[in-house]
Amino acid sequence: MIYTVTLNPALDYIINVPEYVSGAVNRCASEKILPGGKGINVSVMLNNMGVESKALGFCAGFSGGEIRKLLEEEHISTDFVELREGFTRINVKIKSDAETEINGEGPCALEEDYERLVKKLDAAREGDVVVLAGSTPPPFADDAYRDILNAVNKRGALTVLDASGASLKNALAERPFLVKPNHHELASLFGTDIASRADAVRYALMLQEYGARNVLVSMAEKGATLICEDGRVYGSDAPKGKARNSTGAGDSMVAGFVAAYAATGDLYKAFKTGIAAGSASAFCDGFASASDVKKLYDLL
Ligand code: TA6
Repeated sequence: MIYTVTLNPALDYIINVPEYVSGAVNRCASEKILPGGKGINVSVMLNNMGVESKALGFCAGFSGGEIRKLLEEEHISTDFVELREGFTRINVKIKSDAETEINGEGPCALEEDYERLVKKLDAAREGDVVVLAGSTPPPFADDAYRDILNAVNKRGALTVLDASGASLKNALAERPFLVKPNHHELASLFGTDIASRADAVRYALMLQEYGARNVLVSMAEKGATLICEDGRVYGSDAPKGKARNSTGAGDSMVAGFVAAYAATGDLYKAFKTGIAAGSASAFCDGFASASDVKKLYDLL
């Protein structure tokens, strides 16, 4: 089983605003609401690829209930911990001349909530994969992933972490099987800039020194690079195509990688599938289909 854990899910309110002007009244040309948050997006993409997963994490209030409903309408299994206070955030994506994201902080998740979540992960066994992805809610934001990884490692499942900043850095000592920063997130960890795949490899090797076993660095139109725990390094340009939607492309890459690795145990196949899935989603308005992914995979 593949478990996705979204500690800070979101309803994504995606609006198209022609010539957005800050400080003025802007009228949307279109708007839609989708269940979001990085782990949930991984489950949505896995579902599109015909791969079963169970979506775990924290939900709260009316917006959390809407996320459950929307996922269950897509036949995605969920088992969220209901937080007692607050409401799941609504993240705004303004698509205009540029894409602007406004991501909320999210409701507090307390120790008792983490205890309930970790209990649900007791079911994870060797051969399963646990994907931890996205921002972490207050007040334990920086240590949440470290503590969950510590508990999951005792169960023997493979762990995948898509996080940034302190929540990523503090979790590396728990030796996650795969970490998937984008090149901006990797650069900001080291207070530098990463402009090339060669730079990305250099800093990814440092993440391995801190404990990451395999490091997949997504670089949008510059492609991606995978640094394996056995020393192999793979790099690929992004497939050619017109980018239409960046929301969820990185999450789709994680989904493609995990789906292929769970099926084959082959890191290179997983790398190519991750690239194909991430680009396929970037080339469409939502999340790509299995056939979209296969078409791009065959071109790599
Ligand atoms: O990658 C897209 C996305 O997952 C959106 O669903 C949006 O809600 C945002 O990223 C959430 O990211 P965060 O890092 O705030 O958890």
